[in-house]
Formats: sequence, C-alpha cells, structure tokens
Amino acid sequence: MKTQVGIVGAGPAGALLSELLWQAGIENVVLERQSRGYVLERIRAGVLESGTIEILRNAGLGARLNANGHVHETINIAWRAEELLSIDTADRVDRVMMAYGQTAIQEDLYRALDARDRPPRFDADDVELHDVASDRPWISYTHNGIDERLDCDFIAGCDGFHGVTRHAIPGNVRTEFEKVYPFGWLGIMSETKPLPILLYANHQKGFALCSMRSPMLSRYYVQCSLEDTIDDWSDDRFWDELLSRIPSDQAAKIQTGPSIEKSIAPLRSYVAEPMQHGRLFLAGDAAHIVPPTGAKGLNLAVSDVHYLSKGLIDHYTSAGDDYLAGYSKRALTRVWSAVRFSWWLTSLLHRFPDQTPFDQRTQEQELIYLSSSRAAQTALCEQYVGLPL
Ligand code: RFL
Ligand code: PHB
Repeated sequence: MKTQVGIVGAGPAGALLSELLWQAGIENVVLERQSRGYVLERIRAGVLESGTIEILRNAGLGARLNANGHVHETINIAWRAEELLSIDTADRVDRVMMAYGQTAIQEDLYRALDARDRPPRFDADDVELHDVASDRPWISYTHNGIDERLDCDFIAGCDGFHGVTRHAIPGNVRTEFEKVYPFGWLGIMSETKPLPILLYANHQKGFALCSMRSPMLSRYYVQCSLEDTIDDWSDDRFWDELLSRIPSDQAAKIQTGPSIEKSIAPLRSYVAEPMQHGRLFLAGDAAHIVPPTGAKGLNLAVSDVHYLSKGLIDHYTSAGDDYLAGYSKRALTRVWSAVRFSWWLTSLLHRFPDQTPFDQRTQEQELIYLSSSRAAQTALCEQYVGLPL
C-alpha cells in the first residue's frame, strides 16, 4: 500500500490527525495494534482545556461535546482537611474547562472516520519503521498473520508511551528527560451522581480527586503506594479513604456505590526530544508523559496534532515547509510548560514518602499563599485552563 501520511496509533492523537488530514484532502492510513473495542473501553482522561474544546469544535466534532460536556467554571482545592479554596477560572482568565471523557472523544473520532469509510486498521501487529531519514519512509507490519508494507511521504508516531515509533529516532539524536514519582493513583468509576465540581485534595493521608464523566458517572482517585495492587483496595476501603481525605461537607454529598472499573496508574514525567527526525514526527504520549494531576496529557496530544496537521497541510498545499520544519520546537515549548505545571501541581498536592517537616511547611505555605493571592490564583488558572496555542 502507498499513502501520503502513515499514522501509527489510533488513540486520540492518531485518530484526530487522521480526521484533520482527510478534511484537508490528505490521504492517510492509521495502523492500530489493539482492537477497536479495546481502545474504546480504555478509561483515561476527563478534563478538556478551552483550546482543546475549540479545536474539536472547529473539526466538526462538537455536537456530542456541546450536548453532553459539563462546564467546570471553578477549580477547587481542599487542604488542612476542612479548608476549601474555590477559584473561579471564568472570572480569572475568562475561559472554562469541560468534563468530557476521552472515551467519548474516541467514539466521536471513530464515528467521523467511519462516515468517510476510512476507519483505522485495527489489530496491526509488529509495526516497524524504515528509512525515516530518507524521502521514502515505509512501515512494515502484519495483519491477520500476513506481512504488509505501507510506503509513505511522512510517518506520524502517535503510538503512546509504550509505542515503537520514538525508538526509530537514533539514540545519538534523541535526548530523554524523566522523573518518576514515588506513588500512584488508584482510580475508580462508579455509576453514582458525581459532585458537580472538580475537587482536588491535599490531605495528610494523601492526595484525592473527585471528578465526573456524566450526570450518573463519577470518577474518583486517591493517592496510593506503588506496591499496592487493586486487590488491596476493596470498594469499602476506597470510599473510606476518599471520604476521609475531603472536607466533611463535600464528603456528605458524595454518593457511594459499587465500582465498575478500578485501576492503578503510576505517575511519571517524561519528554523525548526532538519530536521529529527526517520524515518522522511524534505526537502525544509517544513523545511525552505528564502526571495526571494537571489534566494535561490528552490536551497536549490535541495541541501537538493541531501543530502537526497545519505543517502537513502547508506542505501539501504548497504553502512551504517552514511550519513543518519548526514542529518540534513549537510543540516542545508548549509541552515543557505543561510538564512544569503538572510537576508543580503534583508537588503541591501529594504527600511524598520522604517529605521532611521542612518540606511539609513549605508546601503548606504555598497553599496559604495560593489562597490569599489573586495573582497566584490567576497563574494557576491560566495554566490549568490551558496556555494559548
Ligand atoms: P494513547 O491514548 O496511548 O494512544 C496510543 C495508541 O497507539 C497504540 N499503539 C500502537 N499501535 C500500533 N503499533 C504499535 N506498536 C503501538 N503501540 C501502541 C495504542 O494501542 C493506542 O491506541 O496516546 P495519545 O493518542 O497520544 O493520547 C494521550 C492520552 O491518552 C493521555 O495523554 C491521557 O489519557 C492522559 N490523561 C489525562 N489527560 C488529560 O488531558 N486530562 C485528564 O484528565 C487525564 N487524566 C490521563 C488521565 C491518563 C491516565 N492514565 C491511565 C495514564 C487519567 C489517567 C488515570
Ligand atoms: C479525570 O476526570 O479522570 C481527571 C480529572 C482531573 C485530573 C485527572 C483526571 O487532573
């Protein structure tokens, strides 16, 4: 097979890139290792920046988002057990976030690609990239046990953190930056009425977060040890911990019930530079990971794709290659802002196993400062709601 852009991975980055390129008349093929059902079942992100909402709406993907997304006008931080700081983002930066699940975005994208009769090629195994530094890069893979070859003008590596495309950038060209945090997040989904607000908690027993997916679907997280497994966490233990980590008036509003999903995610910051090499371009988690505290991962995948699609469209419309040549530099500027912000918010809200009394006091002082300074709150909102594209 021959195409203009070969895309590896049909997560939000790969599927959105495919749709944006088709809209510009650029042929592409998406190769996805997993089945369609597996990708659609994966429960991940839930909060969209204002810029992400705009990109999705401009791409004609706004109908369900507008109908079902829940607007969050505040960020709420509980600390010292009973204190709740509520920051009005609409007032501070005139923009808002929205609760709309990654699963729903993934469904919207697959529906759009199906309508074009261009769905991703699922169950593609053993993807390998070849000659990425040449003018004729190609991809080998197997499908239903048959070896296949895809010749491309360009390759987009959208295959997430555990993908293969990043490794096609030679070791002497690639630099990696990494920070692993000494705890994880235990997350549950439950078919109960969620709190209407997004609530982050810094508590002596550890971090907690109350979020939502829809009017009858709640998403909650508590900080847990990296040694824990989900078998250590019965639903009863989870609810006890969650309710004890947030202010009692909020805890009283939480409806508990059986979990329908439960998983543990380790927390990590990671960046691979550069995000392009020859005719290979990386986007999303394939190039960078942030801890979920700032709700930035999916939003970064979308902003990378926004930049990359524009570069590729410029190339094919003879507008020149300058924008494409500057992709890595442009994307990395935004990536590092999000990496720094996610690290900062993670440091502010979690209990670290080796936290000294000094660390404890400086963390608390930062929360006192944030509570009392409009400037500090505006800085938080500006980054949380998303820096401009
Ligand atoms: P994905 O979603 O991992 O998709 C990559 C796709 O590539 C496929 N793949 C391959 N395909 C072919 N050949 C190979 N060799 C392949 N290897 C892998 C995979 O099967 C997959 O389908 O990456 P993408 O598209 O870059 O999207 C990134 C986001 O998924 C991720 O950043 C977010 O989910 C992170 N995240 C959050 N981000 C937010 O913006 N807001 C949030 O509120 C938020 N909450 C979260 C999160 C991530 C979490 N976890 C589980 C890590 C909450 C959690 C708990
Ligand atoms: C979520 O709803 O899954 C979520 C919300 C906010 C975060 C991370 C995850 O910071």
